[in-house]
Amino acid sequence: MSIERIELCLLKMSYVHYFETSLGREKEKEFILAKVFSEGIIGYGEVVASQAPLYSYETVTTAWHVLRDFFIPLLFEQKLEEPEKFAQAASRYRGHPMARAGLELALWDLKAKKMNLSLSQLYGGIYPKIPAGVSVGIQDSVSDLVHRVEDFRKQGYQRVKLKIKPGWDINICQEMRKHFPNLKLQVDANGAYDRAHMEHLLQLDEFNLLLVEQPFPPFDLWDHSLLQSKMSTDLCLDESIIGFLSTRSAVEMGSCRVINIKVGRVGGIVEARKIHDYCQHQGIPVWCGGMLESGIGRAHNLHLASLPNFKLPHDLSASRRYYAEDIIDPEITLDEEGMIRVPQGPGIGVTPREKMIDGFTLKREIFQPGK
Ligand code: OSB
Ligand code: MG
Repeated sequence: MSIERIELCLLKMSYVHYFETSLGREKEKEFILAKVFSEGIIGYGEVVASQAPLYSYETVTTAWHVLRDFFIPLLFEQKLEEPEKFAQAASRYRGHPMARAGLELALWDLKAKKMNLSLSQLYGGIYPKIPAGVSVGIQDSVSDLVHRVEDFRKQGYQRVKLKIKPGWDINICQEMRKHFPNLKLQVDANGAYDRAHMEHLLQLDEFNLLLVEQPFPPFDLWDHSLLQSKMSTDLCLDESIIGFLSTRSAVEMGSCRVINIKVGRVGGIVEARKIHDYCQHQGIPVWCGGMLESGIGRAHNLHLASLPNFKLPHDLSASRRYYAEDIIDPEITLDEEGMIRVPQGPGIGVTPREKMIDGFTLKREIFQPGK
């Protein structure tokens, strides 16, 4: 019982539509797939770091480096296969959460497959399907945005999240409410504001938003707490939540009333579940964020989102919203009610399409114990 081999693949896939946030515009995604091999079974994980250090400091290159030079050697040296033991051993290294999460996810998939359980069953998930939301980027024009939102509504999405930044915020919410007065709507600034915008941001209270996500930069828990004390709309933190300790600080400081959990940002499932359980105990609802993952990362997110305290619609959309063709079979789709079924087979519960993965692969490296 141990890992015989690990494979890292660097893939590049084009989005069906550009994705623009306050951080910039992206048309394609590079990401790393981690595969762990044991006893004829393969566990799959996705590392969500992208080309540039925009959303976080990690990149595909830093992730490849720390996996190759630290996390993979650690796993082989200590003969780790249990995801919890890997997480514990890897905690001696600081940072690089996306890299470690990708490898930990692969170990979770492997473990669940060996136990013949879905990841949702293994984690203690309770929802057979989860409510789908869609994150809509900044568009070239307001009318483009209105048409895009209209189209997503027709496809059945239960709620829409709009990316905002100074100059594309209050005006956009006004326009949205003109066309879609009852739409479940929330906004995400990716840290584009600072405390000088406090009064400006309070205008968002007019629009009956579900929440306002990450108005200030990641480290700025204090200004978030000042804003939340004046704002009636719930604040939600994304980039600020880098693990359990930042979650507890944010909750105790009153910096937000909702938490966005991304497994890559917090460094793995062990940490994500710890945050989930703490928030459940504190009465803080959580929801599952996304990083425009391929179907492999998204399948992992579906299982995580089946845990009981995931209480709001997620940034989990159909495969077709992101990519012309997804690398899993079956692809992820919405049902008539705008829900996505949590896959039921063992592990991630979907089958990676290896030929297609090969086609998207730019670079591959194989690792074996003692080599
Ligand atoms: O801030 O939630 C974010 C995508 C990349 C980086 C950051 C964010 C996002 C999204 C997309 O909003 C969510 C999705 O995967 O659908
Ligand atoms: Mg966000």
